[in-house]
Amino acid sequence: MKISYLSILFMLLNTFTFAQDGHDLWLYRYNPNPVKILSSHHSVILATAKQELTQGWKGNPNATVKFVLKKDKSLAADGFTINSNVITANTDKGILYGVFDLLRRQNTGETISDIKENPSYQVRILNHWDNPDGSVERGYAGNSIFWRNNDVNVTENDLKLWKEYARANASIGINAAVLNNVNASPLILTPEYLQRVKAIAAQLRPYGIKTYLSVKFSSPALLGKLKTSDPLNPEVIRWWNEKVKKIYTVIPDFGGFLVKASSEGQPGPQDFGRTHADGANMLADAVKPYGGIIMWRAFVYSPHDMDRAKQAYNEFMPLDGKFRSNVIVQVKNGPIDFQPREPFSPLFGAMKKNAVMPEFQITQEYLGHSVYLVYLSTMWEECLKADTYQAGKGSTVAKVTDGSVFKQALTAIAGVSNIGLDTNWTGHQFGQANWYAFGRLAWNNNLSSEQIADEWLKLTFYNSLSIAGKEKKQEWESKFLAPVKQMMMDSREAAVNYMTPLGLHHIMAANEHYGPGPWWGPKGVRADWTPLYYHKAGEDGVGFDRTHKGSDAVSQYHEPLAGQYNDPKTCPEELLLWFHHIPWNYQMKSGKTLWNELCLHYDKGVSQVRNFQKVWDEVEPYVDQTRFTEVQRKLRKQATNAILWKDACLLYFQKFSHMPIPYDLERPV
Ligand code: GCW
Repeated sequence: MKISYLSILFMLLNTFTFAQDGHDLWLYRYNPNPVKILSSHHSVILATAKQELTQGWKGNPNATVKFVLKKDKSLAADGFTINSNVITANTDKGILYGVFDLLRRQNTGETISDIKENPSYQVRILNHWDNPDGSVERGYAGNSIFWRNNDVNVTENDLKLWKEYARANASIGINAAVLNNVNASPLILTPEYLQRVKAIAAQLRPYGIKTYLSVKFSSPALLGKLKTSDPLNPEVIRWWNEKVKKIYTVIPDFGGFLVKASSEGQPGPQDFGRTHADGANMLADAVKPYGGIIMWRAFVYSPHDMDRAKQAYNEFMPLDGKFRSNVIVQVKNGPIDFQPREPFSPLFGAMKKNAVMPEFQITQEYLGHSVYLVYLSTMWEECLKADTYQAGKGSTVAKVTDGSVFKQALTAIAGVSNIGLDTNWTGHQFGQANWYAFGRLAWNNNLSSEQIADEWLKLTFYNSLSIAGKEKKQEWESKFLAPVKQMMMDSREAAVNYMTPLGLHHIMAANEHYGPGPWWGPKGVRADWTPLYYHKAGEDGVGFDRTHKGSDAVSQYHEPLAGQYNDPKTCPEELLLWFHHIPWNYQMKSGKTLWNELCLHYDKGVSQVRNFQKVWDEVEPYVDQTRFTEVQRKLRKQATNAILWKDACLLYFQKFSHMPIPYDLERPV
């Protein structure tokens, strides 16, 4: 292939002005080949599809691509097929996803023949914990992209940013977004705010993304000045019906509400002696005439129960079958709270009559904020592939939530976003991989994390794929792709090792949930918000007894899991201290004592991060300086923090174990 000097100059210019800071995410493209597009239909979404294909086409120059809309029963709403440059779908959204799929395959160098894709979930949604003042709860990438200092005026820059956001989401199959925090301000339902929501929705719509809002359950009292927000009160019902009607006048394709109720101090139906089902159904009835849905969160716990891990199950199981068909219960992946490792929530598969959706956290609240390089896909894959046994062997979390085991009318999956105003969107360059991975897994819950990492690295770092030549490409694959992919694949386990190995959990200090703090528990703080509640370290050992003799949380799991988890000999060691209180000198499978294994895990975590530093240093020739130094700096901090975690936790636990750090490990300093 001949390359003109001009095109080289163009490429260099592009590289320096756009790609360097990671702003273009996995979408960076340059120099598309000319392409002709034939489409018998026209719509806003098809226009987007055409534009994307035109600006990204890497196939043969002057090829013709056909968009075909026809009824194909084997295709779901957003599904598509690709066959020799013909993209077929039932809907224009399907065509859009087909275009992005085709472009991704071209950019990663995959062969493209006979492709058929149907999404695993109907609703693939990001939850933004963004507040009207622009702050983001548990956000580590700057302020909100949607809200600014309570100022509802919309600027040109806002519109541009929301469009870029929509495009990035559509490219990975995300089709929905909740624009505000689940700890919701009632302000969001005021006419001024709804105007801004309307403006956001207008940017998201051409990319096939529906807009949703979180609502505060006491809005009728707070905004409507009613005496109560009791979901069975006729005036309250009327207030919500009116409000919903107004919303749909402003945003006709509005998706519905996400609700955090009777949880962590938020108001809810229980304030009025009603159940979660009463509350959810009232809202469900209000949005039903417009095709809206209610995502009702099951994240509930109170300080009075002896085991927080059991509460969501206890509260929601009796309500199975009592929710309307346009309600879906949103359940965090684990029974406590987005820890580096948790068993899956026992609600998955147990609720059989009502639809349940998984909620993952993309923002790294408990995993080092935007400092640690942690590729979360492997953690989500672990959850999705976990067998619940609820309808026999093979009833994985993926299958009991995507409609393949229970014939649920509604299927969905949510990810708590890590997006903010930072130039690179996610604070850490590798945080982009987690956003990307969430979208890809929501589209196909069967994908492997390795494949997703492979795609993301190629799209994000190998910008010159088509001009670099075969040898260059091979060199890049062996010197950059392979080691960096391995680093990503190992990164979550490394964090578990130096933070919470062997089933330990929630031992982060203070409300920031960042550094180590197994000792943390100032007066006045709720017991279930302090690490002591979770690790229960003492002279007799460490860990939370959730066996039949303890809190009996094990019984919330289907056999054979309940039995396996109940016995320390059959409980997976990675969850040992989640389910058991174990003596320090207990003999582990390796033959070593629990104490020594704990030391080894912490030590291993540190050396893994040090190894990541080496890996990254060696790939310097293949990365632009901006991204290289940014990641290098963060890894340095991560390594320092990993040592801190190890030393702090081992020195603290040693007060109880009274056992020495094994002689061949590095001493705490
Ligand atoms: O993980 C916890 C967080 C809270 C959050 C809550 C929730 C939005 O610490 O900040 O509130 O979970 O998921 O509702």
